[in-house]
Amino acid sequence: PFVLKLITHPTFLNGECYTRFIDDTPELFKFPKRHDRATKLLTYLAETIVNGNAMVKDRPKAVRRTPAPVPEYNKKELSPPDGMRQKLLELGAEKFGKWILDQKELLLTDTSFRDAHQSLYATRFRTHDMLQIAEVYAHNCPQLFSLEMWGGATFDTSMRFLKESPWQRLAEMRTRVPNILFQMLIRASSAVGYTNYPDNVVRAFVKEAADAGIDVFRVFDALNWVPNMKVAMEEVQKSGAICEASICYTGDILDPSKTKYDLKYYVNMAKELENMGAHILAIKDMAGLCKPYAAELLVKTLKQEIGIPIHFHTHDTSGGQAASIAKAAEVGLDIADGAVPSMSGGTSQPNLTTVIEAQRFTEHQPTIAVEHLDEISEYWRAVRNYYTAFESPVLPAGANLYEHQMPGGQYTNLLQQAQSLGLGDRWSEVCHVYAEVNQLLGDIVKVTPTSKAVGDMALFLVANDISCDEVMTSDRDLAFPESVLDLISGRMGQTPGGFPEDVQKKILRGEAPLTERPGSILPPADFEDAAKVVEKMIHRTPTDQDVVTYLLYPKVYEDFTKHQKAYYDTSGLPTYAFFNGLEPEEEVAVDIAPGKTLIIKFLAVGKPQTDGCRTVFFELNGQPREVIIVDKS
Ligand code: 3PY
Ligand code: ZN
Repeated sequence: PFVLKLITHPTFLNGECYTRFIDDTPELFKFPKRHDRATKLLTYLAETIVNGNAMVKDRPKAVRRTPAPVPEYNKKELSPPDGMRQKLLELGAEKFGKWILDQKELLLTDTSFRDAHQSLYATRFRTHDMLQIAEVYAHNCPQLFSLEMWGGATFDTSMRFLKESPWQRLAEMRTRVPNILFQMLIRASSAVGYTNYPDNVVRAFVKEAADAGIDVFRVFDALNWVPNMKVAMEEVQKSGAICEASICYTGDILDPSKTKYDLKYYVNMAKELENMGAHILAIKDMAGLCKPYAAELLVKTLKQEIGIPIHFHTHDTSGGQAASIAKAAEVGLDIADGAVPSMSGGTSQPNLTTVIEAQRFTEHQPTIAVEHLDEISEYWRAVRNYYTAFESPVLPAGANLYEHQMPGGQYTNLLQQAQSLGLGDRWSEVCHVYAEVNQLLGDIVKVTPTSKAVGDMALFLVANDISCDEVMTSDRDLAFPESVLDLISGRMGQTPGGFPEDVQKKILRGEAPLTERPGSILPPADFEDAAKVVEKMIHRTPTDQDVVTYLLYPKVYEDFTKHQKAYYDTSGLPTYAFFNGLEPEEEVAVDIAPGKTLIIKFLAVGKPQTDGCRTVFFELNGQPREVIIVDKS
């Protein structure tokens, strides 16, 4: 290798090799450590076996270590039957929207790959478990409208915690499911993050996501501020994908005392979104507040006022949301979100099979076979057992859901945050203060990222024993959470009617709030500069996906690349092995590239040496291998 390095060095090739060239050129002696993929994966497993995985430390142990049962499908079919994706490719987004309007059956989206586990398992489901079941969906459920499988919190969680690439998940799912539409949730100008990004980052992200296989973009703004949705919507339309623009539902349109978010408000917003070129309108009921008769009135009115299909998304926190879907279907709802039985209910989506049964023998009866959904449900039911560590507490909603209006994804999460601050027993107070904070801020739409600000403020007040009234009356110098400052200063956008000025003055201590669209004043990102930074991290020419990922999440992306460098791609490890390592004599098969599978058997861990190191013994494809690990205990 030294001679090779010498004769290929530019100085040598230029014929400028002088006497001290070898002494002056230390890189000639630097050789990459022979750290092959298998060694890196063994190092990851050895690390996890000896030192554990911090993510599951002190959490309940997974109750399953064996592969989850995958249902049968017709493997003789060369490719799965055509589905909605072929229809979209045939018609294009606009005509496809019109085609949906002509369908009598209630079309269905399964959220099991995204919102269901975001709501029930803090978004911790791994690509490995998704890929095992993907082809079953493609072959057995081609009638599904879409799989919601990307966006929301999945993007950063997959890198931050699961150490896997969200892009790779999308690509691998796409090859297995060529016939069902892939749907993602995008937080408009906040993309898949928690803050507004420069317009050129939002545009680049949408373009990359569409190129990588997203067919339906559900675009929403966390304050229902339409100007903030424009950039993302435009870019989706440019990409040829379906632009599904959302109205986020809050309040109660049936309550005559609530005049801010009334029927007229939603109809006006829906019309605006239709005029901006939305192909589908989503009713995004993130907290599950849209009760059956409200859903009926809303959908019935919207069907009269707009000419695009309507897609209803709700969370079953109250336990009654299947009834809302049924009432909405009766008056012409086109598409509904649900999850397979084992992934449904509580803060997740309503049960898809219940939704189908409710429509049986009506003209809206979906054509998907419930038997297939039940089989798939058994798979997910087994998979849940790998993730016991992250399971959200079961938290039935009381009627106070309609008071605090917490989104499904936040409800159980905030309880856990409250518990970690020692406020578990004051949970009902936290809920109540959450509602008060909402009123203090002028009654806003609460969904990521605005819901996080309201939750942070509620915890801050309860933890410090400050009443909501005291925020305005106290002379104390209160260090409000950063998210609250972001929200009230207009950096997340504007709310209908604006934020109360006195509250803005008090919290911002006189600092002038923003009134323009944040994206219009954020300096555009410099993609070339970013590419140079990324190249240094990954030691190859970055792709556009790499660069936009870095621009969205610089630190998370950098840490992820470090993990990949040290351990290679750990996404192929079975979930129990990824979180918990292996038991002695346990063997796993890990696919590391198409057609390349490693058979890894863990044998034993040696005693600690005086330097604190331990040797971990494996068999790799039948050959003995050892890895030395520092025992950090
Ligand atoms: C998200 O933004 O992740 C949501 O699920 C909002 O409902
Ligand atoms: Zn949701």
